[in-house]
Amino acid sequence: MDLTLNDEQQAFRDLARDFLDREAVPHRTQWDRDEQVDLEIVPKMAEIGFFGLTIPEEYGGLGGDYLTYVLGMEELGRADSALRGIVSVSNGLFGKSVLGFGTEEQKQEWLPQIASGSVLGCFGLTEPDTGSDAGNLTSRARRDGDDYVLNGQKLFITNGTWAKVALVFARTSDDGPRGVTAFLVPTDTPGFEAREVKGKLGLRGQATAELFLSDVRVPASARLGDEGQGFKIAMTTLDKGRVSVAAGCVGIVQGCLEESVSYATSRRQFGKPLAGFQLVQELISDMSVDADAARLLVWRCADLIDRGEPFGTAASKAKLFASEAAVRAANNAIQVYGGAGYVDEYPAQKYLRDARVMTLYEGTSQIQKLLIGRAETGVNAFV
Ligand code: COS
Repeated sequence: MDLTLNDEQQAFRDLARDFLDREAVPHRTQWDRDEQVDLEIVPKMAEIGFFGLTIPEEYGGLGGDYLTYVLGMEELGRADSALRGIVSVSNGLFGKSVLGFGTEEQKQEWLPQIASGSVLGCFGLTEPDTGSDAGNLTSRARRDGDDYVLNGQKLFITNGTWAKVALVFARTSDDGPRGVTAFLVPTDTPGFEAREVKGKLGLRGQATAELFLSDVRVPASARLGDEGQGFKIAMTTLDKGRVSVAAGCVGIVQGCLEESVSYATSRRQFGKPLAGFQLVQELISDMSVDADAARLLVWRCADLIDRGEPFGTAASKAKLFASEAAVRAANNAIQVYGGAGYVDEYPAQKYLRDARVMTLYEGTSQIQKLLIGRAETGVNAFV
């Protein structure tokens, strides 16, 4: 694994950081208070290329390797995890499912719109009664002539109220995970309704929705993959999604580190900067080690993906470590800031609130541990 970035990768990272420092960082506190990022930033982010990363040029994307993608996710996580989520779900969970499993027509229809940011996609897997146990989801898709008719409910769907298209996982037979099928559903289809979930601890600037599907009729050509292939599509895509979340968490740790160093070297107590106290240095040192370790785990995943090697267990390790590290780092950053860390004039408390969901979504820390444990022992603790 080559640990040096090439000129193109470095240039993209610099471009992304410069853009986000200008267009996102000065506004993130207000967006968080308003519970809504300014969506004007979406086309600007598309211009930088965030929505086109890893989507081949023939479908309007930037192409590029997975390492460049995770560099982008790290910069988004450092600036504002709400923005990282918008990209990770539209380009990542939605786009990568279409790219990996779509027909040529489906790729031509959706990927250029995703890459240009003119359309946001969402990923409808989780339901009120099935979170970790995704293979037992209960939404239904009934075949009716040349169509399918979908009924059910989805919960905690990032981009849900903004998306023009939803990837919906629904049951076409009662065969557990093997009875799940995926559908590409335009959100203006009659019977499709998205309602905003308010009152979140973090990621407040990002739309999170509950989806209601009531006799939503789509043509058979909207089916992604074969009948019964849906769970595999979801799991394959989530493996990459976990790398994306982990990369965003590296950005959170890095942001906490930079902010803490800045505050500790300027704020004075007992006649010297906070940075002069050994216990403060310990907090900062822990963040620095976590940033390096999490980044290396993420880069290893990107390297495996770019070389076409299996990466599922590596993704679980990266997601587990980086998300827990993000919570640790944000907690430590608040400790460095003291009382100032408790108010939103400084970013530490937003980092903590945003980090907290990272150990929950796209597979909780417990799910990642069981996947790693299964890979190590060969024993399946899920059954
Ligand atoms: N990649 C490809 N295929 C996979 C896969 C993966 N990562 N994981 C499972 N599959 C396949 C299996 O190979 C199996 O296929 P076959 O029927 O051909 O044998 C099928 O999916 C069912 O597998 P199984 O029943 O063994 O499921 P698992 O035990 O692997 O999955 C867990 C159980 C709990 C690990 C899974 O449901 C999970 O990851 N849950 C968390 C879901 C989640 O992250 N939700 C949050 C969503 S936020 S968008």
